[in-house]
Amino acid sequence: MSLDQQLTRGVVVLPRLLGAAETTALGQAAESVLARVTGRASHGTTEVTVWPDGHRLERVDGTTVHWEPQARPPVVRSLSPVTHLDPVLDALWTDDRITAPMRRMVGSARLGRFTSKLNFKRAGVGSEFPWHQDHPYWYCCAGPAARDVATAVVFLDDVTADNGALVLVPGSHLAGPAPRDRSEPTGLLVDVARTDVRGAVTVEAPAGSVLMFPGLVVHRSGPNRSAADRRSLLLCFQPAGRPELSDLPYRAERLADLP
Ligand SMILES: O=C(O)CCC(=O)C(=O)O
Repeated sequence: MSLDQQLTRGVVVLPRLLGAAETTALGQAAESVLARVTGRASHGTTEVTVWPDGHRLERVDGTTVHWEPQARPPVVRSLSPVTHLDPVLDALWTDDRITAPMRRMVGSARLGRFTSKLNFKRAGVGSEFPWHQDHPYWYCCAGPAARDVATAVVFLDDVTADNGALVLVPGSHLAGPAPRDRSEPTGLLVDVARTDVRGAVTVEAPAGSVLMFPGLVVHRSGPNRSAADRRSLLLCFQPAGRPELSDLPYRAERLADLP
């Protein structure tokens, strides 16, 4: 499928966009950031938030550590934002291989940063992400500007259905905000009883591949039941000149604007 067709569907897969050596270097940078941050976490001096679904978030070094909800001993699920903690991660914001297709997805000649995240999805313990759009969470912070945010997911390991690949519904962004599940405590998940996810595709790809999708695309990912980690770096772009997610307060009451 051509890039134009993929952009229309809102799901762009660029296999092996990054070479093996640079992907390995990104993985090493991710592990070194994680070791530094976790060395300072959980000492009772950081700011901890527990979400309505029981997930524990902890602020350390300007990043939020999201702990795996069930893992004992504790395992980190994600760090966000994260690229400011390592120059190898930070360099991807201006990498033309990523920014050229991303400019077309966002529809802006000049891109800005919105946020970044490292998802670790560790072997055997990485948990699922239920059906959602990224948009409602971002809307609570950025309001209507959240519509213009899109994500590039850089896979640091091979991705298979077994290790928790992303599953996305092509074209679902065209319908706008999807109905949310009102019985679920965060208020952020899609109500699959009222959303058509039958055309969903599972993105399996080798390490170094990049997946791009707008924040309105409905997606999920399964748990990692395999013996191999499935790490990824997410870069969320927006048109230049707008505030980043970390500078915007989370206003849950804005969810009332959405279906
Ligand atoms: O990487 C994954 O498994 C899911 C990521 C995702 O959906 C998210 O971070 O919103």
